[in-house]
Amino acid sequence: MRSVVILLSLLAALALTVPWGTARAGDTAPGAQQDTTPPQVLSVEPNGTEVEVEHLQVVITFSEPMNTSVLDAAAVRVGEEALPTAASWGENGTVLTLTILEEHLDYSTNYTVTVNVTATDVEDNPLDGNGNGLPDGPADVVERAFRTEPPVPIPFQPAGINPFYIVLIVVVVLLAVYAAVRARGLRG
Ligand SMILES: [Ca+2]
Ligand SMILES: [Ca+2]
Repeated sequence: MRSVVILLSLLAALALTVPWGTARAGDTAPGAQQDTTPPQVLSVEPNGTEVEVEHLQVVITFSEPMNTSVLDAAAVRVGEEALPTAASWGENGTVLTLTILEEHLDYSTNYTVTVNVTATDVEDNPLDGNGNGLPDGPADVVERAFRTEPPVPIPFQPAGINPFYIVLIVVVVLLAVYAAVRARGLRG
């Protein structure tokens, strides 16, 4: 009997401790209290200094599902110039992929990925790039850089024999044979 009482007390204490019904950060389940937690950028790839130019895609991962109807959530720039990209959202609106056409990419060039504060979660909370939980306008813009690889060196190829020399050698040999035949003819 005593152990049952202890068990019930423990369960009651547990029930008070666990925040039943409280929404997790970024959770927007029906019935949950309204989401006021701003979204953050968890990662931006690529981020190295020798990024392959071929099939280059910029992948931005957010901390929660985003408003996927926002068209200018992110951009890729060279200096001030924004490159044409094809944007697609995946992973339940948490991942934004920007595909850049190869013709717009150069070797050994610095690129900047900008995630704008126009990027909002599904409750229209704007991006909190500096992670202080408050909307700070431009201070919440996220910028990350990467650099493309140097041009692929052309593999060394030994120089082939110039066709001119082949023709020259053939002509010289023919002349020598002709001269030899002619000399033998004169002797005979
Ligand atoms: Ca949120
Ligand atoms: Ca902020």
